[in-house]
Amino acid sequence: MPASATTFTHAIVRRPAASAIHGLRSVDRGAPDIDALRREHAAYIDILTRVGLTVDVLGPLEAFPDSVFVEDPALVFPEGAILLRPGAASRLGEAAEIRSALDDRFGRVLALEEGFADGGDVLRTPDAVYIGLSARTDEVGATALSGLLATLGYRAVIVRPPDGVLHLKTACSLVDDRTLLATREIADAGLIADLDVVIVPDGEDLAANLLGINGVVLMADGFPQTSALLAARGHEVRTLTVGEVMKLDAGLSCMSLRW
Ligand code: CIR
Repeated sequence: MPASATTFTHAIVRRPAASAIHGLRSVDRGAPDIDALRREHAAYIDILTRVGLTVDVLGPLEAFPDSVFVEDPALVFPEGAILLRPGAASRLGEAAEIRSALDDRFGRVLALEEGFADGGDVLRTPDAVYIGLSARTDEVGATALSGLLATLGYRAVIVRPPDGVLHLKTACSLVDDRTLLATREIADAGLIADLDVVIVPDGEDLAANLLGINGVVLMADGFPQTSALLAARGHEVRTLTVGEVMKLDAGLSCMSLRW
């Protein structure tokens, strides 16, 4: 019986820095409102707590505008953590900043030493850990990361999502241990094996980044067709307001490391 990939007891988050107004974005829909971003982040911590996680909150890093997206500089598993090398120049230093938090919590902390890889490109399923190549994750990084994952006992599969997707998990997420929610483009590419694939309804692709945690689905509000579709399939869906987070090309998974 493969281990669950949607059952968690702990999370690490990092409070947004005021410098988040300078966070990376592919399309400038305006800078996020910092107070509203902080409220969205506080609500996110609250809901993670409500679904059963112990949430450790790290302090903001003004030198790193995107550091609230703590998913990208590291991977965490019950067996240990892996420090990554984020592929955007302004984010590479985030890995060193999170090292001590990982050392404090994990008996084993491995480090990627070559190439680049963002945690947003890494999707763990019950059977494998998928690594998506992207503008942030290159083949050298993905290959080296596969070796580190093998050291922790995980089978890595490197996939190439269609161009234009920021991160693999921007466009697909585990709803539960058997079900992947994916944009039509990702579903058509047939990248992820052994899961039932639910396609995001037309016009709601941004709903594809969600979190299935301990039997509950946490998703962004404003995507009524997707939430209705998941509810009709029997999922307990809870929605959060993440409009400011989305101005920085991010979603629900990006703001935590979960194990
Ligand atoms: C970035 O471009 O790196 C940030 N503005 C957004 C990171 C989103 N993270 C994620 O999808 N895991």
